[in-house]
Amino acid sequence: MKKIEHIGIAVRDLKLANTIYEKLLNTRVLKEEYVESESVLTSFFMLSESKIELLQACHPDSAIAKFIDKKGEGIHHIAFEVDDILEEMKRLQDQGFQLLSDHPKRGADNKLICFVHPKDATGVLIELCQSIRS
Ligand code: CMX
Repeated sequence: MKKIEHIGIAVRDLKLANTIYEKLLNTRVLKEEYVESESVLTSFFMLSESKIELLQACHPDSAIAKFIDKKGEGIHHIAFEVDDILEEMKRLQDQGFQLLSDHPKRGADNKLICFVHPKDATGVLIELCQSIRS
């Protein structure tokens, strides 16, 4: 694991949350992106080397909708940047962590992503992300 790439925050209303975070961070939203694989609309804020990702559910069955129904808005996951996601998935599996997909998925921000179950990480949903090299 290299560094915290971003922190994901589940929100009910992305437009409203964008205005709040623009004021809070004193910076403009970097980009908005729909992530088909996760049925979410996302926006990113860049702070030096780290990012904040806001996530709004686009479907009632999406993980973000279920999370908000249960816990309300708030921190949803921490994402760590990795060089080689397949290698890191194997390393974690060998250590007994439950991965939430067998293969990396295409996530927002031109990344391959995979999640580790929060029950194996002290109640925190962990995302691995690797930049897609062109
Ligand atoms: N952080 C911490 N705990 C979480 C959580 C989260 N983000 N999401 C769910 N949980 C907990 C629940 O509170 C619940 O705990 P208890 O058993 O103690 O009540 C448990 O996990 C099961 O929750 P659930 O509501 O029954 O939901 P599921 O088991 O159906 O799914 C999870 C949970 C983590 C497997 C699922 O949300 C998942 O696969 N997440 C990965 C994908 C994802 O989150 N995508 C969103 C978009 C991400 C992006 O694009 O960046």
